[in-house]
Amino acid sequence: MIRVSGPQAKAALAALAGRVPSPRRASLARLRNAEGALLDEALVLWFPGPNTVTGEDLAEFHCHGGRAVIAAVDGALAVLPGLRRAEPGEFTRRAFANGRIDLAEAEGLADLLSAETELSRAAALVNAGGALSRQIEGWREQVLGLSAEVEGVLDFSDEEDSSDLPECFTWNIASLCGELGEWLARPRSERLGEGFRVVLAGPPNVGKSTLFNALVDSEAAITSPIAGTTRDVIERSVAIAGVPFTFVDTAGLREGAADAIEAIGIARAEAQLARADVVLWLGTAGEGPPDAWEIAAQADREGFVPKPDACFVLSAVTGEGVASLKTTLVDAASDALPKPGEAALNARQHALLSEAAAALAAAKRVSDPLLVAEELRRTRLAFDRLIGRATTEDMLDTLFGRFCIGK
Ligand SMILES: Nc1nc2c(ncn2[C@@H]2O[C@H](COP(=O)(O)OP(=O)(O)OP(=O)(O)O)[C@@H](O)[C@H]2O)c(=O)[nH]1
Ligand SMILES: [Mg+2]
Repeated sequence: MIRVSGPQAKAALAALAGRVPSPRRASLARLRNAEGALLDEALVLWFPGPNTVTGEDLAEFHCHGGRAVIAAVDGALAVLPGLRRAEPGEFTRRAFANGRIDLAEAEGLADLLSAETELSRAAALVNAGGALSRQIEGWREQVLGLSAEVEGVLDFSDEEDSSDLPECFTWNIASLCGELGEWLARPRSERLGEGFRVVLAGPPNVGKSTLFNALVDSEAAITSPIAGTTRDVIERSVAIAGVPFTFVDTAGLREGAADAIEAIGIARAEAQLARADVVLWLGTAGEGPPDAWEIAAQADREGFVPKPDACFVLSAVTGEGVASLKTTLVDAASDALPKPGEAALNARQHALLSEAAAALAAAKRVSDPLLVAEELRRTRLAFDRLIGRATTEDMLDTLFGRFCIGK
């Protein structure tokens, strides 16, 4: 689909399709270039502004997807006056510039376009639909109300006994502070892209790689009866029940590595333990990192004795116990990641909301109404930047650069 946005959209449609169809109705048209050569038979649509996604006049050409077809239509459009190729994210940027969406919605859209798991899709859809924006607008209104109260006090501050803010004022600020704090404590949206990080660790030959392969459902890691088979860190990102995971297989931990390479592998494995959300410990009970999940692996082997306190007894070879481990991992990950249907903050939004919360907390601490008014103004400014009422070009370049061409 080729989309044209801007004042020349109607002329472009007329030039290629020979006519402009009635608004918002798909119709079949023969597309021709300036020389009259037939390029394609396509569905065309005409959306007059300003009620369009970009807020401008918009035309769409739904062509047959062959590369040569697209190139021919693209070429015919390129020679028309006033038309040029869109930059990555330019349609969304125009939608933002024309007030069709705000920044939080644009970010939600970017996340939606890159969503790889069910959970990411659900979270992005909430933000793209404006849930976060509405929440911020609500807070902004409240702060505006508080500001008005302070201004009122300031106006009458010359008169006697009127410079005190009412008791409920501080209480209102405190309650808003609490609400922001609750939002800031929520899992961040980047976590959805990174996935819940599960590191498999233990001494050599305990079956880490075999379990890793079972969890990621592919033969990603080499397994063998030779101790020290895995030397490097192997990562695989998969979705289980729509929840994003990154599983990490590591070299077996032991004293006295056979060679320098194994020693590096062991150092890397140890570094991974620190980055894990959960460590699956396949070694001797109690010898793993604190809070690791004790796994008794290779349960199908003859003479198998599960280690004491094992949370999971399983065999990656027969599959026994693996499903139950996966279910428990999904539960743990769901707690640590944004909940479906709940708006989540990204790094930019988190930083600005922290700023708003800090200014609000300062407003609560100070008693001079002048200072209170100033802190409330700072709070509002942070909210404005969150939804893009106050932004810089640089910031917009970075943000919309995330999109691909045509979005
Ligand atoms: N019967 C049985 N054999 C297993 C099981 N898991 C692993 N093995 C075997 O045990 C050997 C070691 O398994 P790996 O998965 O390579 O062990 P590892 O912990 O990754 O070993 P290193 O990479 O050397 O640290 C291989 O021969 C596997 O086939 C299991 O659940 N049952
Ligand atoms: Mg291994």
